[in-house]
Amino acid sequence: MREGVKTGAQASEAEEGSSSPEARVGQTTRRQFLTYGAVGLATAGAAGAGLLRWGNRGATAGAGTAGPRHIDLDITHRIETMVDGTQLFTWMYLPRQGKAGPFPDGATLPTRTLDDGTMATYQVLRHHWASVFPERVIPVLAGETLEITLTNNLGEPHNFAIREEDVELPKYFDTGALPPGQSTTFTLPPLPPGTYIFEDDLDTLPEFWNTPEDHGGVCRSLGLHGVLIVSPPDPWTVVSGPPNMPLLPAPGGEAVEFERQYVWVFNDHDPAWNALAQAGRAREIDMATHIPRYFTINGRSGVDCAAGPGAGLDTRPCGMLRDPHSEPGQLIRAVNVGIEIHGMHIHGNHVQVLKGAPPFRFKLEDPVEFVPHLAFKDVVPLHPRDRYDLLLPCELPRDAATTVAPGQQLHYPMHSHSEPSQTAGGGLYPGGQLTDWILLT
Ligand SMILES: [Cu+2]
Repeated sequence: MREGVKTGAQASEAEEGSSSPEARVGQTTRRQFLTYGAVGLATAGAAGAGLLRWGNRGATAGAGTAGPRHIDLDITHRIETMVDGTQLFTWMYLPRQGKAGPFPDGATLPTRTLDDGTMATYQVLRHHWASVFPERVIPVLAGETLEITLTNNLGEPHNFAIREEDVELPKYFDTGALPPGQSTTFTLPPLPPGTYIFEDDLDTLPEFWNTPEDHGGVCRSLGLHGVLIVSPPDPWTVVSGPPNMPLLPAPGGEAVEFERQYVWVFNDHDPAWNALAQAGRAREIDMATHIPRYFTINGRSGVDCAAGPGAGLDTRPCGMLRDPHSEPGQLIRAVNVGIEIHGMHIHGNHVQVLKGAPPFRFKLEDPVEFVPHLAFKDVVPLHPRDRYDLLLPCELPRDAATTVAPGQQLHYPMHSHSEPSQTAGGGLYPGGQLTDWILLT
């Protein structure tokens, strides 16, 4: 995998040594989202093998010069290997090209890695350190036109929708049901900058299910999901502000610079559900039967999350100790595509909430805002379909009694506080959602 990462990317060691942050600022307008597959998705046996990267590239490769970007997504199935070796039948939107965008000419990566492969740099890089996304992420730049051809290779209708959890809100987008064997080509509508989940939400429609009120999220959790990142014109910033709402103009906000960005996709699997889907009986799945055994971040569980292949690229934030008042932190986009409520508890630093999903509400007049904008949180609850843009400041932990000697690697855990994840698999905690982040001094 390391070879794949290096291919086509410029090592940034020289830049780390020679470029001041200011010298890089002029590249902002030329920067765009860059994606690639380090390992072809079609051959991927485990989640996380197909990686998408975002970095800077030369001025000759500006966005839009070759017309709309086009990707082909096949709705299909895949066997994924869980942390205990169990092979799970899952669904996914498989990028036919094995990647979601152009290869990144001139993207930069730090040449230094920790012993476990985690990309590391011993200074705060600004405006040019590529980020590596897990698979299932589609990044677009504000104003960029993305055309998608969707083909349904499964045996029942599926769709591609972008929506909020609240069924009373209009959707951002919906292809409508796509019958088996058919294709449709569509252009994504322009959306305000932010983080979105795309998914198959046909299970919320009564004509496709026996008990529709019980089925929201089944197809998504079984694998038909992904993350759409809409970046502001300066892709090294994220818009901090109120939640985006369907059909309403961009709510505005403040541009907050980050050093790198990470995407954490939280999911859960009940193998009995996967078995039903494999047997072509997904419609029989009853929400009330959900007993998840596997809890994943970016498709990985347990030790695979913290130290497995690819974890050092897209699951474990790593950065130099910095002054959060003058230097950018690291952005974590956390989304819940599963059925359970997940609770990410990050140790060492609190994260600041830059943008969330609309407040969860049981009734329209009763919004419950668990995670207010700009709050500093150590535990961020993630309800199904929640998305949070969170800034990890990479500061010295505030309860540290003294400064830390230089040259240290401080590892802090991030683990789930969600009760089912602690008791799954007979209580073999921590076998689920956990990782760590690394503060370099
Ligand atoms: Cu905790």
